[in-house]
Amino acid sequence: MRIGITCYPTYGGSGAVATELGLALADRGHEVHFISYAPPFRLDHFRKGIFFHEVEMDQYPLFEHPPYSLALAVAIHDRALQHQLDLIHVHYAIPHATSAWIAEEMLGEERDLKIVTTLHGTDITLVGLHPSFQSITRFSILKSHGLTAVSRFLKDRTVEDFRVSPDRIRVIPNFVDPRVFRRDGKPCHRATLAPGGESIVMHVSNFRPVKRIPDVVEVFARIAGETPARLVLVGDGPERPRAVERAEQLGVSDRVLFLGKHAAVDEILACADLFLLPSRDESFGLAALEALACGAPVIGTETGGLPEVVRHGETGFLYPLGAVEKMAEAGSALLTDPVRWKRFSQAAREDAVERFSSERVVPLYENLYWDVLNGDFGDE
Ligand code: GMT
Repeated sequence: MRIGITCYPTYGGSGAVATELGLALADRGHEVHFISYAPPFRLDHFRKGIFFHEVEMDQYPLFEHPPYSLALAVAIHDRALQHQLDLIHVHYAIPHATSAWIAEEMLGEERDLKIVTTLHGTDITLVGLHPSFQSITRFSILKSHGLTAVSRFLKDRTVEDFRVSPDRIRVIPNFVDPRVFRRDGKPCHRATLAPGGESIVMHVSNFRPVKRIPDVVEVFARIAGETPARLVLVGDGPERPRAVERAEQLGVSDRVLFLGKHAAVDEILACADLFLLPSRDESFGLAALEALACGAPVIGTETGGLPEVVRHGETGFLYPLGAVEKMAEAGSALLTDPVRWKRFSQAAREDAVERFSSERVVPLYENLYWDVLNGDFGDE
């Protein structure tokens, strides 16, 4: 197949999933064309079958907010014609599903371009619900020929909040490449991250308020009171200053390491002994899955799609939002009992590989594409 993929290219789960999917599809012999305003951050080396097309934007003084959605629609239209694309798969509905629909309208009889939209989270649970976006989000996702959600939770929210029939949405979970996300087989950074041999507690995110970064620090400070530990924070965003401040207030700043943004997250996650994700909302929690694949048990909230990823009491522990005491207790108990930690670590790896390996999940997207192209989608 000749497949176009549009996603947000900067740091974030939806861009990571879109890129990994494109790479896996190219490995399986498809031709993949990424269309976005910058190369996706995980598209870091040359691969056969992969092309990147930058969306061209004209900066005109009248445009305080240049109309990216229109430029993207033109780019999808032009590339569909130029490269004879069979379908365009957009990740994150806003504005990508709308741009894809405009492109399809523009193509008219010239080319039959099918649209697949993957809903990732805040496009449905937050941004898409805003009155300025809700009606166009619903319109655009209904215009897609194939629609997927990354968890059952997200599917249910879409059905409820956007009045979309359940048989129009297929749940295809996010996935992980177990050959890349693994505990062994990498240069080990443990000595750099925890020179005193301490346990490594980790968090990876875009540091937005929804991630509850102060809770990460609260949980860590309590764990550090029980056992020698270091907190490694990967990523960056608006909540970083609050994390710095909270770490100072709690007297643990000497044990907190801010690494900033990193494309090779797998190398760092391979050193994690425990992963914290106490988010307010999380439609899936890709970072948690990548941590599990690296054998790091996850402590987080029982919100959104996280219970579909982390098995409470087997691969980690999930508690109500803000329950930092309980999270810390569960984390300390794991880190101070090596036999139990090992059991959780092995179960985390095994479960991640069994349910969410790229080998298992990527064919689900391929099947969906064939169903869309054959007009068989929507009868689940
Ligand atoms: O909000 C983010 O963390 C970024 C966002 C994105 O679109 O990049 O993440 C969402 O999509 C990820 C990939 O499917 C999911 O793993 C995250 O759970 C989801 N974030 C939220 O629902 C808050």
